[in-house]
Order: sequence, then C-alpha cells, then structure tokens
Amino acid sequence: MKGKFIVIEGIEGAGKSTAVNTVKQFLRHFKIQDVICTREPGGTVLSEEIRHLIKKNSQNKEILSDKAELLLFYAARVQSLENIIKPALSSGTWVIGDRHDLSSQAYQGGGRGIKSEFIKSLANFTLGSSFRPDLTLYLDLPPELGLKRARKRGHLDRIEQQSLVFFEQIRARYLELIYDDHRIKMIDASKPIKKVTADIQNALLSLLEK
Ligand code: Z5A
Repeated sequence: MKGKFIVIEGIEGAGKSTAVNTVKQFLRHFKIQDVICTREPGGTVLSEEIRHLIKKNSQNKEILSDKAELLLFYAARVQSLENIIKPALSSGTWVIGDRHDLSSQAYQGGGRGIKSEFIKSLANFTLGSSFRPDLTLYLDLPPELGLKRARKRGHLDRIEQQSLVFFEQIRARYLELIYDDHRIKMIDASKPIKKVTADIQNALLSLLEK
C-alpha cells in the first residue's frame, strides 16, 4: 500500500506549523498511525545544512544570488525527496510536508521574479514530472497579518527581512498557481484557529473519501 503526501503551503505566519499538528491529529483519529512530518528546506543532514545556509544573514559579506538560492532550495528538496519522502510513501507511510515545490514557484518565481518555465524545468529534472503531492493545503493570508504574527517571535531570518511588496508578490503567485488545480485546497488563514482547523479537517475528509 502506498502512503499519501499532504503538503501545507503559505506565507510566513500563515499557520503552517499549527496546520501540520491538525493534520497529524486528524490522521491519528482515523487510525492512520504511520505518519512522518518533513519540512522544506530540511529533513536530511545535508538539507538541514542547506537550510542554515539559505536562512542565515551573512551581513553582506557575500550576497546569495537569486539563482543560487533557487538551486539550493532544489538541492535540499531532492535530498529530502529521495532519502525520506519517496521511501516513506512506498512503504505505506503518510507524509505531512511543511512546504514543498509550490513554495519555490511562489517565492523564487513570484517573489524573486525567476521565469516560471525555468523553475518548472528544474522541478521536472529534480523531482520527476509525475511526482506530485496528493493534497496541498494552501493557507491564504494577507502578508501584513502573516508578518505581524511572525514578528511576534522576535528574530527575523534573511528572507523574513524582505519588504511587504515581496510577500505580496508571493501571495499573488500562490493565488495564480492554485487557480483551477483540484489537488490544492485554499484555506482562509485569517479566520480564528478553530475555523481554520475545521476547514482543514473538511479538506482531509474529501481526501479520505477518494
Ligand atoms: N522558501 C523559499 O523561498 N522557497 C522554497 O522553495 C521553500 C522555502 C521551501 C522557510 O522558513 C523559508 O524559506 C520561508 C520560505 C522560504 N521564508 N521565509 N521568510 P521557515 O520554515 O523557517 O518559515 P516558514 O515556513 O515561513 O514558517 P513560519 O514563519 O514558522 O510560519 P508558519 O509555520 O506558517 O506559522 P505558525 O508558526 O504555525 O504560526 C505563526 C503564529 O501565528 C503562531 O504564534 C500561531 O499560534 C499563530 N496563528 C496560527 N494560526 C492562527 C490563526 N488562525 N489566528 C491567529 N493566530 C494564528
């Protein structure tokens, strides 16, 4: 039996970590016990090192170029996919991913302005053209609100220090990407946690009924 791959997407502060816990509890309730969680970038030793490289602020000693940033995200993703996600799915384990490929399309495509055709060909080369999550939950939130929530945590990493316009471009690209894609469900993440939880549970029910 194959496991299913459920991905949580959205801008910072949208509530992805909270949603991962909701999904985990929901699956447990339905007696789906073999579940692992992944995060991108991250997961394997190398991917975690890449995560550190991407997020750290080098205090302008060397600026990370947009193209290098994109390649690092894919390097981390392919390590996690080949070493964790694909083996887990083939052994029947369900995988809950905190971000996956849609993040690169939204952040590096929408935010950094890298051509979407280029990102798509990189995705096909690294992930394989047929590999896709079974369900993506996109948590939609105005960036002002997301950044306000994220800032409450204090320290901001290299990407979180970007302008509001950058995050607005990312949200706009997310909205373009999810349009008409039945494997992506949009959740209004500006609503109270209780309502967001209920909406996530409904989306998961539809997946279980398939
Ligand atoms: N990135 C990229 O550019 N390209 C890529 O391909 C990939 C990633 C994969 C990863 O950082 C960074 O890499 C990220 C995107 C970029 N950039 N930035 N900036 P990360 O993993 O450290 O950060 P994140 O993914 O953005 O997660 P986050 O900031 O921790 O946000 P979150 O997980 O969505 O939020 P949360 O921790 O669940 O919730 C935030 C707070 O809001 C918390 O106090 C909650 O209790 C609260 N919350 C949650 N839901 C609600 C509701 N409904 N109402 C009120 N308050 C709420």
